[in-house]
Amino acid sequence: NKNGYDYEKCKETADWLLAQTTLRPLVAVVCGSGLGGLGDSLKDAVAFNYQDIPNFPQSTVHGHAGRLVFGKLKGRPCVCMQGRFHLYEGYPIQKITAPMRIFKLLGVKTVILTNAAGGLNEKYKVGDVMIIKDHINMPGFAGCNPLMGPNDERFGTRFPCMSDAYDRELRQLARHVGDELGFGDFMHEGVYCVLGGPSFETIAECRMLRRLGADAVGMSTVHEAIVARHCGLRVFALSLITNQAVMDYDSEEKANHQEVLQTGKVRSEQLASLVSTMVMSMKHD
Ligand code: R1P
Repeated sequence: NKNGYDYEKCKETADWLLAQTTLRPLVAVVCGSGLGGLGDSLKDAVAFNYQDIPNFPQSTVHGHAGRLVFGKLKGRPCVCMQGRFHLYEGYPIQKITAPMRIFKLLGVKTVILTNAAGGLNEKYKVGDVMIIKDHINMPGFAGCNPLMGPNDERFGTRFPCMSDAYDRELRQLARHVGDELGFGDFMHEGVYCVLGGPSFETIAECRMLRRLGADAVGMSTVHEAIVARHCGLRVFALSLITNQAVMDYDSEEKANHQEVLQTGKVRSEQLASLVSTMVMSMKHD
């Protein structure tokens, strides 16, 4: 593989990690912009800086610490990425998604992907949480897919199905846990659309995406979900609506990363309890 993220390289990283800790996580969590606090709730944590992990990319975005944390969430061993990689950082798409394959080789069964996203659905408010039920891979329309290139059957099939990408049972569990925790009023289920970034969307782009059926827009998650599904991981994903996409030419609103990080702080504890309660209730068979 020309990007150097072949099976052997992922295996080398996974084996290195397995030698550093006795924890054997079944669940991996990826923290979105400003959502790194999820990783701080891990007990008995052992953390590795990305620069110390063989073959691992580096975080370059503010609000993404660049640490891989092993620990326990409500007694269940988990691994958590405090900091993810985005296409706009300039990495090859195979590199930003390599952690999914490394998780697979660690023995992980389920990944929980989180992100900060702009709300397109007019019913969504800043601070709302959207369970992702489906995605639109806009870069994919232009030939940008993390599975491009030779297919390694040890990970998965050449043409993976995506109609069941976001596990139905886990979405049901999230709704149930959300209701139990009293989060029902600010939780939705919808479609996430990924764009390349890093420039935020124009008004015309937001209007177009809404018409195409997207409820939220961002610059991550979808590529991870594709690679995770390809290698047989179960995927659950959620968006925190950190800003309202601007749809109106008279609006004075301007999307900005500071607002994104700030909203993350406001919901940080609730998201941590949603995720940890889900992890506690998950079955792995
Ligand atoms: C923009 O503020 C950044 O926040 C989101 C967007 O994708 C973009 O990177 O980050 P996450 O998707 O990593 O949460």
